[in-house]
Amino acid sequence: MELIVDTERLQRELDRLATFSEATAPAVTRVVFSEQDHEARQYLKGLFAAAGLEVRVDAVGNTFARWAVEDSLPGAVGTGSHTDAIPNAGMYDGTVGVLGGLEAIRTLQRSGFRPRRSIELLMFTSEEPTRFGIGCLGSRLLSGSLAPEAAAKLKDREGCTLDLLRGKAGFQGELLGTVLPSGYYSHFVELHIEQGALLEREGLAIGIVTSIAAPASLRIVIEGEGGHAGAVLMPQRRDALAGAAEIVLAVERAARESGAVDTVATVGLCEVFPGAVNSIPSRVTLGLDVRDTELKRRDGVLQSIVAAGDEVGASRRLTVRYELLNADAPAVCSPVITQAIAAACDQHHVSHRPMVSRAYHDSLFMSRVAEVGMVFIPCRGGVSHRPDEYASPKDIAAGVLVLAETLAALAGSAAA
Ligand code: HGY
Ligand code: MN
Ligand code: MN
Repeated sequence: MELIVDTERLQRELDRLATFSEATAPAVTRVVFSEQDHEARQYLKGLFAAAGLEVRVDAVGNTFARWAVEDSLPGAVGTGSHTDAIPNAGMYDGTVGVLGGLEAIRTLQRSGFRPRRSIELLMFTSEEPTRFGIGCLGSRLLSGSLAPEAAAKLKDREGCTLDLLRGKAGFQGELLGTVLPSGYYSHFVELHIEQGALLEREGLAIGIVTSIAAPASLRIVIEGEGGHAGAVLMPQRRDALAGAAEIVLAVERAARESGAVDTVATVGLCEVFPGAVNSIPSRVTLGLDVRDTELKRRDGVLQSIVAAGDEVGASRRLTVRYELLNADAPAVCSPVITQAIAAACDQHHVSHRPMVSRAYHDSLFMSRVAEVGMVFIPCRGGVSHRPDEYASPKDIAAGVLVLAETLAALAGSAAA
């Protein structure tokens, strides 16, 4: 079968999707359950329907678009990713996997391929942690990795609950209903930009992901004593921000000294109360992101961070409290899928290499309920989560072509 990707149309669709944003182009901001998220969903559901796919949406907004096959083999082959975007992000993170997955299906349809298994595109809700502080909310729920009761307790910064926000966005039904029945997918393959510079550095077109790093996120609240910036002398102070600063450096040190370059730790959020230049900070909330390809090492870094925080608390007479938001295991990709991706690359003379994913993805949770694999394409300079994030139409087309070939191999051909 001859597979021809419609690169122009795909690029037009990516460009259009990028316009549903709170930020000014080229930046993209599209937070889950925002007006822009809603508009993007409407646009995408229209594209899915136009491709003749059966569209359904679950109680948290995960959107399924199925190429249904008469008496399909048990378990569909899934593909997809997310379309929410963190503040001041780019236009390719996640969207390449949703629109690229759609184009892979359309490419197979155009080629006359008839699958033995249904093939389904999945757009996950809330992959980014922006709204609720935890990433992969949609895939955690549908893979049974997050209990509905725990999800129902999630609140955004304004104190709005998940149930309130999803209800306002039009997503009804019990969260329990989002859990996929066992065997729903036989395989799941996600196309995504690398969000790193390895492929570009080595001049390769495709990364075949072998494992996905283990993410953890932690909130640390440091409390001291507020007061007048002019009146309170230094020896009397219990300055929460000065303590937080020591903790931030301890976080960096813990990752640097873990013994492996695969350990990363970031303090991405720092909220200072009361936040006035002439008032001593009485409370600081830090948001941490700690990852490693190895679970034990990652957890060791979390322990050293807590030990350092306790030391700072004692030496500066501050109270330091910790809230672990998530600490997930890494995912190992299925050799069946990594081999299918490599065979698809070879068939189309596309260069490739195996690699680890340092970013987390919804496939991390899909690995709990199906065999998973990921196809990476290069992004310029390895840049991501920034407005200058970029993937070329040529690289995107190569990713879609390899994805289409892989989906066909996993779904099996009815013509055979
Ligand atoms: O943070 C991540 O790894 C993903 O891009 N949300
Ligand atoms: Mn992201
Ligand atoms: Mn992503």
